Amino acid sequence: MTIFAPNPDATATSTLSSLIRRRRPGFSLEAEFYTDPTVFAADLDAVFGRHWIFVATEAEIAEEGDYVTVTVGKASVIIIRDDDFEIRAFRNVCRHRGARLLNEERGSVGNIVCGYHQWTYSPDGSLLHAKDQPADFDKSCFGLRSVSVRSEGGLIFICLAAEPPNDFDEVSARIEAYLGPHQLTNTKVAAQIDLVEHANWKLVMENNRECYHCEAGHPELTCTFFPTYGHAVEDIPTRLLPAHARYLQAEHDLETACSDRGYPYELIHELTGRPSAFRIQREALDGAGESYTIDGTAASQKLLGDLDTPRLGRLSLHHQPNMWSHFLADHAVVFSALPLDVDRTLVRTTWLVHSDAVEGEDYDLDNLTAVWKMTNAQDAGLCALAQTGVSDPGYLPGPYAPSESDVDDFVTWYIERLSEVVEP
Ligand code: 3BY
Ligand code: FES
Ligand code: FE
Repeated sequence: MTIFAPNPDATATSTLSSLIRRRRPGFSLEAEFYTDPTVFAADLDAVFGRHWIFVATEAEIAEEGDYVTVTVGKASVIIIRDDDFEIRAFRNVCRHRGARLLNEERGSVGNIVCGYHQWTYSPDGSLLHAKDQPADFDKSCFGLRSVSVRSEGGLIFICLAAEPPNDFDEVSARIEAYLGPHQLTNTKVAAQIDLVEHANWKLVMENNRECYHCEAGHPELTCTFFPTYGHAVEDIPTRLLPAHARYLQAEHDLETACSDRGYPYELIHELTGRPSAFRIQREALDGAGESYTIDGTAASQKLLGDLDTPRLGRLSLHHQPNMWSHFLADHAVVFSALPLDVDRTLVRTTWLVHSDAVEGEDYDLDNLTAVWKMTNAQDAGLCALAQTGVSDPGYLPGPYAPSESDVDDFVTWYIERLSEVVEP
């Protein structure tokens, strides 16, 4: 009797390659991309295992010994500031018999001590002490396994690959020219909120990359965020023309303010075709034009860095695959999306204010966080609707509107990455 035993890896590869081949640019992805555990496993490898991922801000680890732990797929990573003030990242796995080392999401340590047999590591990763070992035991062979880490103007990225994509060096110089005036390394965390969205991580990212849903979906955000986002000037719908007229005036004022101060504001749009793909631009805000509040006035009276005007709009940075962020004159709000399961994603939002800003004096926490708290809750609802819909046998991929071109770019970037690891 012959028993047919299919090779599961080969089956998965052929499923993935045909899904990739069938991808129709300009249309949303087929359901399996959002629902199939095989695709999810491939995403963890091809995207989260090989590319620069945004995970934290320097403000979260301000002092020596401060750390955060982040989970990327099955991997736990420690991000810690060592005694020389360097930022380091390590696998959160003991070099003795593998026990998880740090079990809290954040904290501060003198050294990292394993709870199992007390091997003790310095914040720089070196093994300091392993009790009762033979005289020839070489501690230098058992330091923590390092993970590539870099800070871009205060934004911390890690890469789990042995050889991270090297095009970030070129990207970082350009990003830092924009971020520089906001001096993120001189900020503190005013608030950080984790939201578990019931949606595949790509639905969360796709939702962020468009504002087609903003007019109906985000009444508070659109007090200041122009809903014309993503529209080509010639395609602005009639109902948005008054908003567009306000935008043009506000843009003119913003460009003057930036030129006077030597701040770059032009759009750089490189969301596909490279591993470290990004988009950055400084754009005007509606209302008072200062911040994400209902009337657009600054939420913190202590401006970031040495900024001398609150009217600098929003400097927005989108980096593939998992971040979006907005740097205002008075605060910054940064987001990371990390996959938890095929249909669950952690969205972490961090609000940063000047290190010297005092809660209750310079800013009111509710006022600072209100707009994006509501916006995040609205987005979570929309993404959950999308996950439910794409999981329904009735789902068919549908066409992106012209203003959703950054969604198409996100998906194109993703398919490029998947194609690098899946055999055609
Ligand atoms: O966070 C962003 O980047 C914005 C908010 C609304 C739509 N999206 C492009
Ligand atoms: Fe960490 Fe033994 S597993 S000291
Ligand atoms: Fe949204």
